[in-house]
Amino acid sequence: MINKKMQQALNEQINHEIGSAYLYLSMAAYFGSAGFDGMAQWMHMQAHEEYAHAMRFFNHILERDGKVELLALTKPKIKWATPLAVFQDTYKHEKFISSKIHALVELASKEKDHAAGILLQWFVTEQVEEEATASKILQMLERVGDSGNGMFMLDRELGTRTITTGTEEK
Ligand code: OFO
Repeated sequence: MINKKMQQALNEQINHEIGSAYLYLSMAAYFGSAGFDGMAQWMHMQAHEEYAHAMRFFNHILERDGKVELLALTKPKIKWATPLAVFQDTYKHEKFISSKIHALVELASKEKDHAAGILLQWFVTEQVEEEATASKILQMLERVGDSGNGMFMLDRELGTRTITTGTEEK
């Protein structure tokens, strides 16, 4: 059985993951209305992945006879000046999520919760990938600058993103 402290912290993390999905959905809406269909697709896939992350915590709590408590969501930002600004926020947000995961790892170790510790190891690795992906797209956008052609190509490339099975919810 999961202890109350860990349960509360994981419930908060469900909120962060669903909050991430909500933010990326908002970014998808921005890209959709600004005519960047490829980036909109990329953000839709990202939102889906975040939902799958939330489900990992959700299932973990239930499997350990805990209680899932869904918390209120904060309204996400809805406007950005440029695609670059969107990915700057994405990168910043992923760094914030990494800090939350690292705090959970420390809590699991303090509480001697080995089961949560194992679950969280997957997230430590995942966050390295999440940050690297956001940073790479950010660099590409910086390189593209004001080039309409470059932006067109990048949008098309990002639009090829599909759902990755490794992050699907169980
Ligand atoms: Fe769940 O990794 Fe992004 O936020």
